[in-house]
Amino acid sequence: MGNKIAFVTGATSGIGKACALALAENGFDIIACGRREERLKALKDELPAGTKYTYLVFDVRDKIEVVSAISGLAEDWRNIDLLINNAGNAHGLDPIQTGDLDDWDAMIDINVKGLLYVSKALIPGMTERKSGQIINIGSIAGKEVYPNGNVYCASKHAVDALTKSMRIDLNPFGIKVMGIHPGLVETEFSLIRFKGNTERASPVYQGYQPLQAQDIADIVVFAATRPAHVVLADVVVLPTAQASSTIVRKEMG
Ligand code: NDP
Ligand code: 8X3
Repeated sequence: MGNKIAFVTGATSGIGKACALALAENGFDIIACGRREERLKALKDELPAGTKYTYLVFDVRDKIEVVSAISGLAEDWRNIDLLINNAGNAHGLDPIQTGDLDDWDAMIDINVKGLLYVSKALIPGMTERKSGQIINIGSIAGKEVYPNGNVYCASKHAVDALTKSMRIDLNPFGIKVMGIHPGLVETEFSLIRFKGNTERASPVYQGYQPLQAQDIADIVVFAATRPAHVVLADVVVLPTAQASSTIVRKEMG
């Protein structure tokens, strides 16, 4: 029998990339996904020697692209054991009265509908095999709301609700469904939220020790390697300096 296969969305950066690397280090074969093909190509060279690796380029918003990319997988990549639904971002940080419709569309389409499209394509194989694991990367923003977080928070509350719903619906098939909900993690997340504006993005991670993508990857590996009878259903992980979405103890020099 070969290694287990992990399918990681948003593997070109941040948490998803760290998960792909950490899972490979722990013996998983890797299918990495994202839109930036050059990064997916380059990822191969960072994986431990001998890792079985392939990648798929698609935009999770586009259901035709999602289905076509996944149905094009070669036979030996089809028995996916572990799905990491990680692709996602915040777009903008504006009060509801001045929020941008395109930003709202992006967050709902990527964080919620994208997760659904990918799950819909992979779940039938899992139900047929009566095995599989799904880890949805939610957020503290899916457990609380914070000023100007409105639609991003709504999208992550939806991820939380879908995680719980999937766990119920997939229970008869023995499929594990897990939600991991990080607080502040230093990735490209804020750069995307603030549309490349480093003056707004950089301070988000200054004055305290934020989580690193590797911290989340460690938890993902732990969750994915528990014995068959154990499921880490719901994990909230914060930097020690963070008490809630709005309370972060910062020491400014
Ligand atoms: P990054 O911006 O570093 O990574 C985001 C990843 O998502 C990239 O690989 C990107 O790939 C992918 N992605 C974004 N949009 C699309 C799309 N339309 N189609 C396909 N892939 C897409 O951010 P993080 O690593 O921080 O974010 C990963 C997940 O973690 C997100 O769901 C985020 O909401 C969540 N999260 C992040 C926290 C943080 O503080 N950083 C805290 C809590 C949760 P590409 O652009 O190549 O398509
Ligand atoms: C990312 C963390 O606090 O910016 O989900 O929403 S936060």
